Amino acid sequence: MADLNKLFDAILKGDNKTAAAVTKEAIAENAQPMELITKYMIPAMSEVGRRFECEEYYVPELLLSARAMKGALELLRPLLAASGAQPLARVVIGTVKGDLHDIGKNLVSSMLEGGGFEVVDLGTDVTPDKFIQAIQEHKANIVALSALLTVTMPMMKSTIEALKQASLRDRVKVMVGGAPVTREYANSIGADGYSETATGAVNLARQLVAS
Ligand code: B12
Repeated sequence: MADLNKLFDAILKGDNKTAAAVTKEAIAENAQPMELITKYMIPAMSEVGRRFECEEYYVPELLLSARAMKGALELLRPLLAASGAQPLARVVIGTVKGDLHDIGKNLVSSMLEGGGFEVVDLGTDVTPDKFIQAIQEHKANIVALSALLTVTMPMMKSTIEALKQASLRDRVKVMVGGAPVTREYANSIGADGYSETATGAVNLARQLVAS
């Protein structure tokens, strides 16, 4: 049996080889991907964040942990993917301009795919113009904005403003998320929905296409 506490430790210590090895072992034993993610991987990144806050960890440690987390997530991604059914709707997702954090965004992206949505992932540091282009090009029904820094949260508002300017606001639902984002903030900038978690994001997207 894979010792999943080793997965937690490997992400915490930034040991990408062990993180991948334990994840592969768990997959071979038919472990539930969401259990790995919610019980071991996300708590490990939360602990990384706590250590960074109290200056036990610095940016190099964050980068190593992020690499281990991303590697394990990539292995789980195919298991989260949908069964090839007709997509429910098309979602354009990205981390807003100025922000390079993508672990949570990638998780939301994978979960949406697993939930039957077609996802166009624009990556990180995405300008309002890029969001607009992608929404037009892919005829997206939903745009999902992620921000992890308090200084980049206002870029969510700017992106919504740009959608209004481009006369797209009525055609696309906007959902927002990321650690510093709150429901109150989402309401205050005129987003259609907010979720704290990746699983919640899938339910939210379903509600938004139904409304
Ligand atoms: C890993 C990390 C990094 C990595 C990112 C690597 C990567 N590829 O993503 C690196 C080292 C690059 C980094 C850099 C920086 N970071 Co950093 N980072 C983190 C850390 C430790 C973890 C973030 C993470 O991945 N969490 C795990 C994921 C799964 O959680 P999540 O992103 O919150 O996503 C979940 C939900 O929020 C939600 N969600 C996310 N997006 C969306 C979108 C939608 C639409 C929805 C519905 C839901 C949703 O679903 C996800 C799954 O449940 C956090 C600490 C923390 N506790 O958040 C700091 C943190 C975010 N970083 C911080 C800082 C300060 C920085 C730097 C400025 C450091 C520096 N001095 O250079 C730079 C900024 C670089 C930039 N321009 O973006 C601060 C931000 C403080 C603030 N209030 O603004 C934090 C909070 C650390 C701290 N406590 O001080 N960082």
